[in-house]
Amino acid sequence: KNQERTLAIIKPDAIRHLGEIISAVYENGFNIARMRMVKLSQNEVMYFYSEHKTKDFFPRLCEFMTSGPLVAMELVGPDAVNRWRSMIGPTDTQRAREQGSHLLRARFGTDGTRNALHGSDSASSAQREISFFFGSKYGVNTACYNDTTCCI
Ligand code: DAT
Ligand code: MG
Repeated sequence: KNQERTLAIIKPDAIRHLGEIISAVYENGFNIARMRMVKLSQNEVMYFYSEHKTKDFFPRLCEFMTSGPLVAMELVGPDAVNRWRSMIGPTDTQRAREQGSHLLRARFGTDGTRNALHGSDSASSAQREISFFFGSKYGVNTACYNDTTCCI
């Protein structure tokens, strides 16, 4: 009944809080359909975040996201995309702390780039990002940012 899916990532700076984050996921009425721990390559991260490739923070973001393992989770629940985004809070950790200490980025984030968690920003992004981690042609271990066969 009105179930939606979203892609959450526990980023490298928050991996030691894996247990608390999974607890928060279930306490907020989500189910975890699939979950995967993986260390991404530089190419895979560049592909995942290709919408930001022209931004000044892109190199920093890619370096951070390849600095250690992360956990990708396919979350299922009513209004999952928006609800997960509101649980994690604003992109910048400092802003998240200003908005409320219960926000997951406030609790576990480090700074503007190392913000502990990812959440898809729309249903169509969710579909693309779930495929990236859990299947499809251009997923983890196959995506190649500079490859001519790549769809970006
Ligand atoms: P979000 O993760 O909230 O969807 P985004 O898609 O705009 O934010 O950016 C992706 C990631 O890039 C974000 O989680 C952290 C990093 N980032 C975004 N804006 C940044 C900035 N102004 N300075 C440094 N890192 C930034
Ligand atoms: Mg985003």
